[in-house]
Amino acid sequence: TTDPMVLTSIVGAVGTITLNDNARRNALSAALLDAVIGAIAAFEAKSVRVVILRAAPGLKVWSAGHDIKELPRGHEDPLGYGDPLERALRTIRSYPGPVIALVQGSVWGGAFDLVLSCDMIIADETSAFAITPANLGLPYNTTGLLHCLNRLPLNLVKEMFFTANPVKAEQAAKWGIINHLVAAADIETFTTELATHIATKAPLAIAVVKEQLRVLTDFQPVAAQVFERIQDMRRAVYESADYEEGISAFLEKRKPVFRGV
Ligand code: KGA
Repeated sequence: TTDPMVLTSIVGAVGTITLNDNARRNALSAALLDAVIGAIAAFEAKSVRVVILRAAPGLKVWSAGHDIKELPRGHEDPLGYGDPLERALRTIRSYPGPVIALVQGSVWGGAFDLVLSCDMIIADETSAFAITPANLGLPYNTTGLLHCLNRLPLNLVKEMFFTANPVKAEQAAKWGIINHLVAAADIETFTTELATHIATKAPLAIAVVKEQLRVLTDFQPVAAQVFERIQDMRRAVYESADYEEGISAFLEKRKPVFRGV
């Protein structure tokens, strides 16, 4: 038998999901994301009030982001509505209770969107956060940009997207990426106490506030023409030679050479 993609546990009204594809750096494959979605659905059925999403302790990498081997090559939107990552983000965002990301180690690309899609982030000194489509030549989707814009000032979103540099824990705390920077030795206790505390509060009130905040922040009115223009611009990027080069370079374990075509 193969190891399950995620491990789950429930203590009281708090459920924990641990990403468990460590050899592949918890790359967000369809299999891993479907397991996350399944675990969350099972928690909802059991009226779990607060969810903790984490990786195993002591790893260098929390998640390496979208499974690059599963990104479509050209002629297909790499982050379309039905993409497993997009489905997982919507599942977390619409869970009727808080989802807390417990982050140790580095968070890359789509995994940054994943932790931003959680309601709170608790991280330790080993954490780092990078949004990396510029390393792949990939046009990020509008929904994902909005996730970032709703959480961070525009200049910081731009710096992260333009450089693809990992933002280290202390900087991430200053920038407001994370709620609390907690020592590695204390992070489990801290996060469990926070979750257990929230689980004693009125669940209906919390669920409604979460949903209100989601609909108020998610829905940016965009004219049909504007959206179609954005999709055209994005299509030109994912059909470019640079996108093919970005993916090939990763698979061939070399640095990409981008030519702007
Ligand atoms: N997708 C698929 N496989 C991955 C992967 C990914 N994102 N990240 C790592 N792997 C595989 C890697 O190919 C290797 O497999 C194994 O996991 C261990 O990785 O043994 P194999 O078959 O060769 P590696 O690189 O040896 O581990 P490391 O030296 O510890 O380095 C870890 C990092 C995370 C630094 C490195 O693996 C890395 O740079 N990964 C890619 C990170 C990234 O750019 N992610 C962004 C993906 O794009 C994304 O999410 C979007 C949508 N985006 O940015 O727009």
